[in-house]
Amino acid sequence: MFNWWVILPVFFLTNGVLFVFSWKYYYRQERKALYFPHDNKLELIWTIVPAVALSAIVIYGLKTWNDIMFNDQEGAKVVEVYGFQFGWWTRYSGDDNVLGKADYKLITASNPLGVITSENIQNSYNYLDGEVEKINLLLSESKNVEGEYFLSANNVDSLIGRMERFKRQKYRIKSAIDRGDQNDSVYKSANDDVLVQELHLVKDQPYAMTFRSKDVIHCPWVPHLRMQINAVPGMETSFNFTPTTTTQEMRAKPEVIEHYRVINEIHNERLKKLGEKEEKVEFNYLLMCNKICGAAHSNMKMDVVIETAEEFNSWIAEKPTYAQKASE
Ligand SMILES: [Cu+2]
Repeated sequence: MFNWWVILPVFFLTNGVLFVFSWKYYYRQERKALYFPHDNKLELIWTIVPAVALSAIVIYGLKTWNDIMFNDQEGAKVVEVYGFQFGWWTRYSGDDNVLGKADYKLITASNPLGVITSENIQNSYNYLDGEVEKINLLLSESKNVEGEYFLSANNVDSLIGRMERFKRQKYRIKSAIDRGDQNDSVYKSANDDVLVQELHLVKDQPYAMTFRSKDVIHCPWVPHLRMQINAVPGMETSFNFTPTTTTQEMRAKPEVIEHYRVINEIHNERLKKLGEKEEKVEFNYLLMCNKICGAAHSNMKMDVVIETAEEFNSWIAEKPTYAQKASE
């Protein structure tokens, strides 16, 4: 808005003057043009005035940008949104308000974010050992009595290549992530983290959101909150924000009620034509992917619920932390 108030008067003034001058100075026979090649004072004015105005806009803009983008707001809760082909994970940082570290090398079906804990490291080893074992078994069963493979040489090569990859991966985890007995003390901030697939937020609570991606660039977008940022593989993006209106409060707004009355009317007319049962659609905040990221891009939707602190606390209390899942 600040930019608009600066730009609008300048826009109308300069464009108005443009028309006035082209009318005022069009060719008239009785008039001779003034020869006016250079004027230092004029040069100075039209350099300094825009320089001052643009400096003000840029400095103010930079301050606003820094306020939004950097997670140093006092009391802000840290929440991570993680995109993958095709869906989202949300990770809450727990009581310590610190997200446990993660590494892509630890990503498995049971650890989709690659969060580092003793348990997850062990699970990764078990998985990798199991895969190596399977290939070993397959290879040893694929030999005839003379000890020659009856698989094609290509096949054998690719199996051995796969096995080597699994071994290398285990070695990389060992050398880069595994701190042995210290795992739990080094990576303990992960213990109280909670992993879910919805985003629940508390009204008037400042949040420090961080975003990561598993595979390609995704773009978490919550249109009702005017909130959007890229989730980029290999790096973390972030911003601060504070939700101000709960889902229930949005549903009670006259314009939202009217909007959804019309939507339900159209929706149910269509259902009737198809011979299906009537249903009622309600307002919900929604986080979607706003970057064409693959075949099922349009499936990348996650419910966002904005609620009171009590509602949030009773919701999250039922979700297991990483430590609770490990001790199960
Ligand atoms: Cu996506």
